[in-house]
Formats: sequence, C-alpha cells, structure tokens
Amino acid sequence: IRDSTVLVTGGAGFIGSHLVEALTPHNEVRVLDDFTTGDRTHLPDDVTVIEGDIRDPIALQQAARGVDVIFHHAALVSVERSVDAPRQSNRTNLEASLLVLEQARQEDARVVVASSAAVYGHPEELPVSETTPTNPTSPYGVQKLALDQYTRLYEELYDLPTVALRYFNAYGPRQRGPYSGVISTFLEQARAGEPITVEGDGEQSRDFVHVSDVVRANLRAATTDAVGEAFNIGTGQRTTILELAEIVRDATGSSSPIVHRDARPGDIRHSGADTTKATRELEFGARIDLESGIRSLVDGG
Ligand code: UD2
Repeated sequence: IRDSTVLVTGGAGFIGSHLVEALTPHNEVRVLDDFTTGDRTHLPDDVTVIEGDIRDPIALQQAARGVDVIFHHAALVSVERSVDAPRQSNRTNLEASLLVLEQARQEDARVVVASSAAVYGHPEELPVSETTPTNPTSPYGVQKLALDQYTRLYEELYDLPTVALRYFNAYGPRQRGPYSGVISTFLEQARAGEPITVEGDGEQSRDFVHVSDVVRANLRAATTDAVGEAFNIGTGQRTTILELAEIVRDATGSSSPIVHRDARPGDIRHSGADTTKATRELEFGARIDLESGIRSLVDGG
C-alpha cells in the first residue's frame, strides 16, 4: 500500500515492528504500543509513536484519528498466561480489540487483525484449512477466535473492510523474551553450547513461517477485495521439533547435545496450514523455507 495513513497497534513488537519497517517508506505510519514487550530501538525515526495501552480509549482514539488502515498486532501473546489469568488476557486480546474495531468503524478504516492457529486447537484434520472446525484449547485461542469472528461480523454488519490473518508459528529476527518460541530458544541454546531442550518426544510438528512472509501477507490484506474473511498464514510445510533441533545445530555448527524434557501439558501435537485460500484470494505464498530462514537468522539477525 502507498500514500496511506496507517496505524500499527503493537508496532514495536516482534511482528509489528517488521511490518512498520515495510510500511514506512511509502506511508505515514503511527504506532500505538505500551512498550511492555515492544522495543523503541526497532522503530524507524519517521514514525509517530503514541505510547499507550490499547485498553485506553483516549490513546486509541488519538492514534486512530484519520487513518485509512489499522493493523492490529497488540496482544498478550502468552498462551500460558491466558490459562493462569483468563480475564486479564481477555481484556487485552478481546475487549480492547473490540475497541479497535469500533474505532475503525468511526474512522471508516480497513482493519487487518492478527489471529492465530490457536483457533483450531487440536485440529481435526491436517493440514488445517479455514473450514476445519475451530476448537481452541486455551483462553488465548478462544479470544483470538472471538476476534476473528468479530472481524467477519464487522464486515457483514457495518460494511467495514476487515481481514483476519491466522498466523501459524511465526519466527525471525527480534523474536525474544520468555514467550518467544522454540526457534529463538534453540538458537540461543546452540550458540551458547548449552543442551537443546526438546519437550516430549520431539515428534510434534509445526508450520514455521518467517516474519517477512507474515509481513507480505499483511500488505496483501491491506488491499484485497476479499474482505470479511480469515486466512491461514503459514508455509504449508510441517517440521518436527526434533528435525528443527537438527537444523539449528547444523546451521550454527554447534555441538550442543539434544536433551529431552517433559512434554508441555496440553501441547498441540501437530499443526500445519493449508494455504490454498490465501494463495487464491490474497496471492500469498510463503517464500522462505525453514532452512534458509534459520540460516539467515544465524548469519544476520
Ligand atoms: C504457538 C504460538 C502461540 C499460539 C499457538 C497456537 C509462538 C511462539 N507461539 O505456540 O502464540 O498461536 O502456537 O497453537 O509461535 N518446545 C521445545 N523446547 C523448547 C520450547 C518449545 O521442545 O525449549 C516445543 C513445545 O513443546 C512445542 C513446540 O516446541 O511443542 C512449539 O512451541 P512454541 O512455544 O514455539 O509454540 P506453540 O506452537 O506452543
């Protein structure tokens, strides 16, 4: 998209900051972030930063005034924390998201929201398509599913152009912290020469999608005619956690041993995206396979 005024909520976070970087050369970009996990140093200079919480209607109103598109990436991303404190995560992931949708309605702005493969829970079929039954196994998944459904409803009821992107396991530079995902954990362990900790037997599998592909999906969603829809955003390739451990070891040249720990309670066994719909309607296809994505992380990010 070009020559637009856009708001990225959670724009200083992992996915948000990469999106901001892609948007800034051709658009006027605003970021709303409370910087609890986001990082100012990830933001280009020519971005307007509003420091605030998305639960704060005043901050949101200020940030959204006059925008053409809102990319909604602010969230409490920890699945475990949503299990411990479901109401707290509901307030940010769902209630505040509704504020974002309401604000978009006010401004007549397009909205692209970050949904999740968590909406499928333990999937009934693999790979999962958008018509696979949704059975979230965590409050986080329920919240993302409700957001996903509200997004569709806002198109139906109020004619607002909305798109929900169901991310599978996103990875890439700047992903770090306690909820950052298995790839950044394994890379840190391999670099430090510490044991790579595989939880359970390691035969569980995921669809790892590079953040630059996630960003491209967002840019497509910003202009598509296929509104009121949800799309799986993954690569269509599944990798087991044991295979991942080997890939990370090879890419880093590390001699870290692979050790096994207890499996995570409630861990999803297999997750993989059918991306036919995104290919057909968004002309989206992931470009970075896992080996090259990890190699570039090792070389640069
Ligand atoms: C991902 C998303 C989450 C939600 C969920 C939906 C990330 C970081 N999280 O959770 O937000 O959308 O999908 O289903 O993308 N593992 C190890 N060793 C480690 C760390 C992890 O073996 O040191 C395993 C873990 O047990 C799991 C797999 O790696 O089987 C992936 O774990 P994760 O935390 O990266 O992501 P996931 O799929 O639980």
